Amino acid sequence: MTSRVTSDLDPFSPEFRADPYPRYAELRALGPIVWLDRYGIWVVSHYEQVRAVLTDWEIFSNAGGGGLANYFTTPPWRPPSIILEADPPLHTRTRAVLMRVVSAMAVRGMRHGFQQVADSLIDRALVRGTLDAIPDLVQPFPLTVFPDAVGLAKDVRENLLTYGAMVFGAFGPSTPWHEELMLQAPAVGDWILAHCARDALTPVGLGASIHAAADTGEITAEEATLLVRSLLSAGVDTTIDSIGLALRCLIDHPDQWRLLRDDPSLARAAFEEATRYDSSSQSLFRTTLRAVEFAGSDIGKHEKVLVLVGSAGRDPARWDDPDRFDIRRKLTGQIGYGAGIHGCVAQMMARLEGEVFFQSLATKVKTLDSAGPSALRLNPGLRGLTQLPIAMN
Ligand code: OVV
Repeated sequence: MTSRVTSDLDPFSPEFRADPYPRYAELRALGPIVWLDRYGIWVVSHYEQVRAVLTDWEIFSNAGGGGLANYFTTPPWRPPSIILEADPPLHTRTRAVLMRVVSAMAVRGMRHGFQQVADSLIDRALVRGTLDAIPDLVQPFPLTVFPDAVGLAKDVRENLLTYGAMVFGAFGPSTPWHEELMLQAPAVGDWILAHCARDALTPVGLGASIHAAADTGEITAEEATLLVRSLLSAGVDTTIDSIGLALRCLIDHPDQWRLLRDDPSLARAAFEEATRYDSSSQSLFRTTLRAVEFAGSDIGKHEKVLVLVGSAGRDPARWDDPDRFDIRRKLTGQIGYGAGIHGCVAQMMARLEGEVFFQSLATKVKTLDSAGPSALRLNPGLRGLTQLPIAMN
């Protein structure tokens, strides 16, 4: 006997998103899979089912789109990603190229450049003392180091955040904010693709390495351009938001900040814990390729499943005292980067960015305090802050 538990919770409403964790607990209490009446979608919120859905790509497909929109019934807003919004065998081929390009070896060589940018941003922030950390300290870091690593020309970065807002806005339901933004989609979509072409990129960099894979026939030239676009889609807003949220965690937990300041070698662990505790990536979607019985419910073919990785990171069945932000936690089984064949391909680069940023902060900064309320961004596809006033010296 299968059953269907339903809820009228709206995980995309501003109220829910402002503080999703108590609502996630309500959803978990309802059962391992719940039908959300408002959107006509399924939702999983427990660590076990989140991991199970993410690792079963033969049923829970990505070809139906990474967001709420169902590509099996609605045309995608942009040429779909050939890695995020693709299943094997296409995905296997494209993922292999990106995996190699952002391999541990490649990432190791980036540390020094990341360090120089982080040091200089933190030095400048220290001169000011009081500032809004999001626009003036956090944003400029990934927005500099990531496009530099890809090999984007220095003078063509102004639309990156607009493009990123479109990508992650398209993950959620349509809102007046998103519809207004999408008026620029044709122009910004063309702009980004033009700058992902081989001759628009520097001769050395992640972009050039992707295009080199077209020379061996592993991928086509058009696929190379789309894979560069994937890096720029997934690599900027995500790390801005993760670092911003991690910084807020440290400000909200002064005891943890003091631990880090007294031992900057905890920087990587602090960023890792923040990625569990308050990940920029809270929700992913899968679409079923066929009807399936899952965790006691009958899911139909081509139905959307919302996968709450943010809730999985707080599931008491998996974590001791999950609502405690503890940078000394021995953290294994991270879910904040997703899992399975679509798990974040450049997560080692993201971790390096976080480690370098917080190590530099811990080394240079003595006191770190809030200087006003933080504010959450409207974009429903990615959790992040628009403002975080801080005082430091
Ligand atoms: C992981 C991710 C997020 C957003 C966009 C893409 C990937 C992409 O491949 O375009």
